[in-house]
Amino acid sequence: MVITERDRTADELLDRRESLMDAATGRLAAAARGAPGERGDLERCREDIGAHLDALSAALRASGAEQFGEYCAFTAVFLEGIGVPRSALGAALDALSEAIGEQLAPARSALAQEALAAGRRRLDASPLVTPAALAAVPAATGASGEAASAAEALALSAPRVAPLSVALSYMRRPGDAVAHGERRAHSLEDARRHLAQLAAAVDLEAPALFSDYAEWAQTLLTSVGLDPAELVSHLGALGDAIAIALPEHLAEAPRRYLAAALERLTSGPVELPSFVQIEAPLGPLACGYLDALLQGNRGRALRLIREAIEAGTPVKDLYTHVFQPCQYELGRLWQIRQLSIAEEHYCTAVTQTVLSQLYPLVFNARRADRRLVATSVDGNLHEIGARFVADFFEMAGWDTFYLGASTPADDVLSEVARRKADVLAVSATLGEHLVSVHDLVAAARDDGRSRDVIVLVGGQPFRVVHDLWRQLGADGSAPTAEGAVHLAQELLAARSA
Ligand code: B12
Repeated sequence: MVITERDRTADELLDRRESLMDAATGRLAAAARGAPGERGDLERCREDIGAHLDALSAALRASGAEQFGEYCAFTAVFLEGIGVPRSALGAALDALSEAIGEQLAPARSALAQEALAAGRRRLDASPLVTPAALAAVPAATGASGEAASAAEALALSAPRVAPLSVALSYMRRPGDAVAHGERRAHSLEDARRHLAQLAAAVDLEAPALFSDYAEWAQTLLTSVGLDPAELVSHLGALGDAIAIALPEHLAEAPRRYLAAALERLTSGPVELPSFVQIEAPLGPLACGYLDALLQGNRGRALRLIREAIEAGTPVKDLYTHVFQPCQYELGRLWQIRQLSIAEEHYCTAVTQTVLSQLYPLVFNARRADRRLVATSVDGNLHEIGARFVADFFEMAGWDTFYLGASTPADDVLSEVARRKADVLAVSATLGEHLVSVHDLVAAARDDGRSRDVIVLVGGQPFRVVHDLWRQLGADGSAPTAEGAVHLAQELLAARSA
């Protein structure tokens, strides 16, 4: 392979990356003195300059100046989409050009300047987005064509697809960019989150997981005042960006999942009724308890539960008909912005205190000579689901070892071995926890110490897609803690038959 002067220039740009970034950012800072900078955030500018340098270096190695021009066209569309004017990119290119002029020998600098000038020219052209501009981006970012699966392709191409989808969506609904004001920069984060959720659903062949997520996101976004049509537009743009970035055979499934979610979102307003209803079993108690939590009256909350116990209410019913719906209701209120994070934390902490006070009643069942380890999977900070499961097994006479939130897989398996567990219960709450569930189950199967343990999985995603446990290699799932106990008993009986 012949190494050309262009390749050497590309190498030198990367070798000097940090010092070029510093020099160019310094120039921008000096230019902004007196007048506030267009972005006012030099650290972000510095990162952007790093990305421009990477693209410049990649362009010099490939077809050269024109490719960098297309990169600039795409970047300008994206930046305008999130409210940064095209002139900011122009200023960054000028600063980079001066820094390169100072630091590189004239011949190499000239090669880089040629590409930078092509970038400058594209910024003046209209329209900015051409198929060539869109095609120029992957050179710097990803090789989704090499991916073995659609989920992998989505992950590999996310750095390109996410900004592209934001750019497309803002181009189609320019008013959104204006209406968003300060929140515009969040659009890219949102796009990345949508993509991660889509990749997880595609990986597990579970379209319902993504539709459920889309519905949740819709409620959340509309409660902060966004137009419901906006998410619809954005998910549509995400599908189009995927069609541009991925080969057809890999784009098919994600686009199908997006279409299903869009159908759900456009089939009528998303209803989110309260989880606490007066006419439900123990409804009046649940309403009173929730009210006490929301009023910040811990004493009243405790008193209500104590009185219910004295009146003979079974502990299990309190878990099922009071604590669980109240927790879900706190989530709903947070989702529609009627409860702050601080208030949710307070209410959850009160319920955890109340649960502890019930322990004398939980730990008094006849022993069954069975052992359970219950944990929230690595990354899952929600601990009450696993705690409920452990408590229901305890009430069925099992010896239980409840590990709490986010436990690393190795430690879980050591605990399974040390406690000679018959069953391992793993709790997940968000779609993004499922990869860790998969890895934990696989590790349990591979590890001689835990190979025979019965692995049950559960939590929110398993309530949405009932047979998800199969794809993750587990032995079963149940929608409730009570159901988990029955299932474990059945599986153990089947094993010894
Ligand atoms: C309290 C809470 C938190 C607390 C948790 C504190 C703690 N100490 O546990 C904190 C603040 C940490 C938190 C963080 C987040 N949360 Co939160 N949280 C909640 C809330 C309000 C209550 C959770 C709870 O206690 N549920 C009660 C238990 C009993 O219910 P459960 O887990 O479903 O368990 C039952 C069954 O699923 C089943 N089960 C559970 N595990 C298992 C296991 C097995 C083996 C089996 C068989 C069955 C089973 O049995 C249980 C009993 O019947 C929920 C609302 C909700 N709907 O759950 C939101 C909620 C789960 N959180 C949500 C979100 C978005 C988040 C964050 C991403 C927010 C953020 N931007 O930071 C983070 C993510 C953190 C992370 N990495 O995990 C969303 C998830 C939306 C979605 N569909 O993706 C929810 C639904 C709120 C909402 N309505 O929007 N959260």
